Amino acid sequence: MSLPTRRTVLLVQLPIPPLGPAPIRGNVPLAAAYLKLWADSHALGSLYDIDILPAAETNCLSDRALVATLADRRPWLVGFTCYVWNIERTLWIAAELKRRLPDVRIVLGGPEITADNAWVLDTPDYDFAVIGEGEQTFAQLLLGLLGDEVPPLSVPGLYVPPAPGACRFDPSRRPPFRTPLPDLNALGSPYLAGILDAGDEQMLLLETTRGCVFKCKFCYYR
Ligand code: B12
Ligand code: SF4
Repeated sequence: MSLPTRRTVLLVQLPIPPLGPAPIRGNVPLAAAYLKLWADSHALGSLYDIDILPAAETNCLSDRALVATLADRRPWLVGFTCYVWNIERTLWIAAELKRRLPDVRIVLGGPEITADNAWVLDTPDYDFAVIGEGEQTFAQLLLGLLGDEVPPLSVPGLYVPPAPGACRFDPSRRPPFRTPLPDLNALGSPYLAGILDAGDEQMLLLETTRGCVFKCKFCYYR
């Protein structure tokens, strides 16, 4: 198999919509940074240029300007981190980006991507959706796409929808469960690796445990 030329992967985490004109703060792309760190340290950095869209663009641009800046970078694949506060805008940006770059692959990940979220999984403008912890799944996806349009083997945590036109939310395609990493130390630190700079937001996020049981009594927003 001949190796493809280097491919550009862009990771994007849209912020909470601001209530007013004050600058947006606190939108740290921690998930994207871990995805990049894991993929780069598993030899994928020699085949893919994995970049995180800088805060100056992510946090400041309008919807249309964001689409334009993403398209100008000619990405081979764009990965979006989807939270409840950015999912609608993310899906709109993804749809517009697909219109501008029909060949771009769109990957959705984050807490909004669950096996039963038909509202998201039924939408037409994405190619893959990652359910649960992302690092291993994303790396296996990038590996699987080296020679194929779709990974040749089933990847735990990776939802591969039917082609647009069919019903995109198909519970029978639910992927095998992605077993989380047994030890977070295996990840390393995106700050020490120089992917994130704590000075940008004057804040350093330190993940000591992972996952959400979605039922703690004191979690006031559940
Ligand atoms: C820390 C935290 C906060 C901090 C945020 C600090 C900061 N600046 O980031 C604070 C306390 C401020 C906070 C506030 C809120 N939070 Co909060 N928070 C969390 C918490 C505990 C951890 C989030 C985190 O950073 N995880 C670490 C990263 C690496 O994990 P991750 O984002 O899930 O990403 C992984 C996968 O999802 C996947 N992935 C993610 N993106 C992508 C992209 C691609 C392409 C791929 C392939 C994979 C992938 O791979 C990643 C690595 O494994 C989660 C619960 C939890 N345990 O997950 C809730 C959570 C994210 N929060 C939630 C909510 C609702 C809120 C609030 C809106 C609450 C409120 N009503 O005010 C606010 C507003 C958020 C804000 N930014 O201001 C919800 C989001 C629900 C949803 N469906 O989006 C969660 C899931 C909690 C819950 N029980 O529902 N939060
Ligand atoms: S307090 Fe519990 S329910 Fe709330 S985010 Fe943390 S683990 Fe999830």
